Amino acid sequence: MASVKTGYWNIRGYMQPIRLLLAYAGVEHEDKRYNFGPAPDYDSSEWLKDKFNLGLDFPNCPYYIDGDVKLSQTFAILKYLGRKHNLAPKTEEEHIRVDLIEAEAEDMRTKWSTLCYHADFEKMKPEYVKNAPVKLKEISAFLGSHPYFAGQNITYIDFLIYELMDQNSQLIPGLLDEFPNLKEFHARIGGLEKVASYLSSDKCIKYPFNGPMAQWGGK
Ligand SMILES: N[C@@H](CCC(=O)N[C@@H](CS)C(=O)NCC(=O)O)C(=O)O
Repeated sequence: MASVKTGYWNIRGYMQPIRLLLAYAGVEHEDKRYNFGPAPDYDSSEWLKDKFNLGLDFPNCPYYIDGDVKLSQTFAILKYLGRKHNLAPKTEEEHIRVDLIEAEAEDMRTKWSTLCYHADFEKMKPEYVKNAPVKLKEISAFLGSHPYFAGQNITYIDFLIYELMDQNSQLIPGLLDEFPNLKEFHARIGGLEKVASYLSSDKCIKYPFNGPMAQWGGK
């Protein structure tokens, strides 16, 4: 029995960067996946049965449990795993870069989820598609010729940005074509031996990205 347990819906969603990081770090874990009930209610009782019985201070999913360490909140989990698996920023320069890109990534994640789940998805999509390259231009300039977002060393935030780029590219095919360094970054993370092996395994959820109630990426 693996001592590490993670839990989330049976989708990629907010959990996927954590799954990718754990694969990269070679951590065996129980990847508990909760299913939604059918439309139109999308009953969440599978999750609710566990939600308040896991010892989490702030019951939510994704969660991560390893003995006394019981965490929710994607970023708290990623940062903890970063420190544990030598994937945290080390120098002041790396800290500054990771803090900055993390805040940008969180904004991007919020905009992305809002779009995907919004009842007005079709109306909102053109504006989103127009703005996406504007933000990517800044991200591309920030990455510059560095291999990773901290600089020379891989950190936890690279897994989150990889996943954001991967999902956005499915909605907007060719999105990264204008930004060769981002395209290379995406290929670099996806090509890391243990990540690549996870991505091509049947353990990895390729689809859906979102819950079944989403307007895009969930059905
Ligand atoms: N800020 C939290 C948000 C977590 C969150 O919104 N989780 C959604 C799925 S993405 C959920 O269904 N939570 C279960 C609940 O609220 O009971 C994080 O980043 O982890």
